[in-house]
Amino acid sequence: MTSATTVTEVRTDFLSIPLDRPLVTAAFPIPAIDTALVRVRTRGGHEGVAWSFAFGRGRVAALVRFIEDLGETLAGHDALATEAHWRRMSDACGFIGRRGVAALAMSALDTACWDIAGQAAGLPVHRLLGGYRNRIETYASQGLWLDRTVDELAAEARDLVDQGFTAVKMRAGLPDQFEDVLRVQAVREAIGPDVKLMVDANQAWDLKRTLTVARLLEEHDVFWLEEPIPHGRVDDYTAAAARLPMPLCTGESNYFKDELLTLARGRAADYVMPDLMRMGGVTEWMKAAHICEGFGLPVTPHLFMEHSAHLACAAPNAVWQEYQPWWQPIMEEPVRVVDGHIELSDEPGFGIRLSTSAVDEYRI
Ligand code: SMN
Ligand code: MG
Repeated sequence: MTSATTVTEVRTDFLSIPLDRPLVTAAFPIPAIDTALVRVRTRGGHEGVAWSFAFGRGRVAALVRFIEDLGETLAGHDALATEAHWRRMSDACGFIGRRGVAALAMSALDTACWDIAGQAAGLPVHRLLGGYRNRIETYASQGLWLDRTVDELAAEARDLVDQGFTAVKMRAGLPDQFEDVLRVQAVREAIGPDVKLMVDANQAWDLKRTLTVARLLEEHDVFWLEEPIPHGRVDDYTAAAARLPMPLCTGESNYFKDELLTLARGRAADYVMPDLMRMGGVTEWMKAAHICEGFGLPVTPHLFMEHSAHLACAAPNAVWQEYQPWWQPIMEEPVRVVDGHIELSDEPGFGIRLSTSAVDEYRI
């Protein structure tokens, strides 16, 4: 039986969105935002929009191909049957493995279907999923990269505060730990005592170094220390969470709700950071958030603010949506930040209107 929400077409485009300057973290350099853009279309004319990304054109080409392949499991089915799609896509990926490219592809398709669900209901996704609030505090994550000099860090940090951000995230994880500490000190001095400061080490340290550096960072009032240790070392995270002087945040590199359950059960974080594309899209992200709620843990969405802010507004235990404007160049309307919060409109779905000229410009 077909209906207005039956999927008729899945279109995937490869975009390369340029950056003013390559980004550098302890884990990888990022020369451009290479993106697989997904548009799921229905018989009734809905178009669900989502995207995923990877670093490197060959990897994104593989992602695009994977999305096209998995997209065939949606065709002819009701876009609103998100649980059914999820199972079908997950089963289809069982042999090759569900993590990595498979997870990113499933996530983008699942998220596009939720956009359609909102459009069909005439509701923004944040209301469709529970409507807990329509604004969420945000922190600036678009600067303060590892290649910046101390002077550049201070100037960038001041600029972010001048733009109205009340919290900023910087990167750490240089070979010399004392250099990391001096850089945090410089940013703290530049932003003053009232702006919150998150520090992200992108898995660069082991447990011992984490404890050493954290003690040195304590006087600079770090709001959370993010991913200091390789993400698979859950026992080390548990030990760090118990001993660090500041809150510990991790989760962006973990896949699916099961891995976040392991973190929550192990008391391995104070803030859990589910990534929409590693969780398996909206369907699994919300389950992960609810699992964390059951453990009394806050979640803080990783990247993808255009979609994730809706989920953060639906999940009562969500805090601090990361502000990362990489995909703003392909939007007709920018994400709205008011008084340090992302504010969502009442437009149906995710309320994302793509700029077709920008999409054409960045298409590979
Ligand atoms: C990060 C993730 C992905 C790309 C660049 C930087 C970082 C973050 O870990 O949390 O934003
Ligand atoms: Mg991070």
